[in-house]
Amino acid sequence: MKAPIRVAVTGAAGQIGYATVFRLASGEVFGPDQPVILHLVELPQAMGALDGVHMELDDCAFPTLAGVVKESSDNLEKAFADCNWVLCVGSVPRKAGMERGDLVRVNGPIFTSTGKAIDSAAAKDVRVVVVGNPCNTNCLIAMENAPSVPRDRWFAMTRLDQNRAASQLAQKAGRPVGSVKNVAIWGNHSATQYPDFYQARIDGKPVTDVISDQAWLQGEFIETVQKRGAAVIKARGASSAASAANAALDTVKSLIRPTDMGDCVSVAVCSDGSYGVDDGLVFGYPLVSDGTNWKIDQGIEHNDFAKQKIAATLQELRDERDAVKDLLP
Ligand code: NAX
Repeated sequence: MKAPIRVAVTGAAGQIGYATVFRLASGEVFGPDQPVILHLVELPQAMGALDGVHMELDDCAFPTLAGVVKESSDNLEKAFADCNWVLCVGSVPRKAGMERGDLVRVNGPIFTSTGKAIDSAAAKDVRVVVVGNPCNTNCLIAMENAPSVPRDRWFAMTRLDQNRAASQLAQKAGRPVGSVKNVAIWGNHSATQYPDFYQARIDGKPVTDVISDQAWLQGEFIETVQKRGAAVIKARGASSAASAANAALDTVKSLIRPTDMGDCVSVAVCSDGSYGVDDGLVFGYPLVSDGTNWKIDQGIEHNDFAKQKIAATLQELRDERDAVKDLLP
């Protein structure tokens, strides 16, 4: 067995948290020889529910679970002490009648304190995945409040969108989902995101060679992916939880393992100006990982359709950034 690593999950008693922590403890993500100490973080009023999650973790008797630390969000420095990974799930979900701009203002302040605490208390190699919405801008706020943590350690989750898109393409083509590769999600995790079917492949062939229905690809496909979260809420009466947890874990797995040739990992990261995006904005790109470091997949030629979609999601992210300017030091 290796030395344990520490993995923090905020909002650990919430529905995504509950679907995440058992899989982190089981060895599925970091491997059967990598012990994990879980740092479970919740609001003070949810600490009782968190005790229940802890009991259930004990009752799973996972050999890879080397310890559990529980902290309230009032003690974030203790919560993130020496953590190698921080999964920021905890935040206030959007309520009926709430505009996107309102949500940024409600959740933004959570991420200033999160960034500051990560900056002062986490391990030197910390990597942070932000799930709580609006995740791109929350990630930007945390990153800007953590100046000592390198910018390539910050990620906002667009993997659920990637997985949703792959699944839709597979079903339309009548092929197994494993045959779909290189599905890039550009921009914001929101209804403006651009799921890039032009770059995606099915059985190694361009999607547009396999699915000839361009109108479906440019219309219904994109809309289905963009609005899938709302469709799940309508059907289930609750927002995506197991699939969101799965996507968060997929994100971590993809970053700690080399990316297969011809495939990509969709994650929002701090832009270096690639593809005309403002430097410093947290923007969804296709990445390629070597298991330790990653880079943005370069050299993709976008057609006018793609350029227009990317411009729209870029503008939305600029507007979100402008709405939280006071939270960015
Ligand atoms: P829940 O309301 O079930 O759970 C959230 C948990 O976070 C609660 O237990 C709450 O007590 C806790 N919490 C709230 N503020 C906190 C804080 N400051 N510190 C620590 N814990 C805090 O929501 P859930 O369904 O788990 O969703 C969590 C977040 O994920 C929401 O913001 C949601 O919008 C976002 N999502 C993001 C997705 C993505 O693809 N990026 C998809 C799924 C999901 O909608």
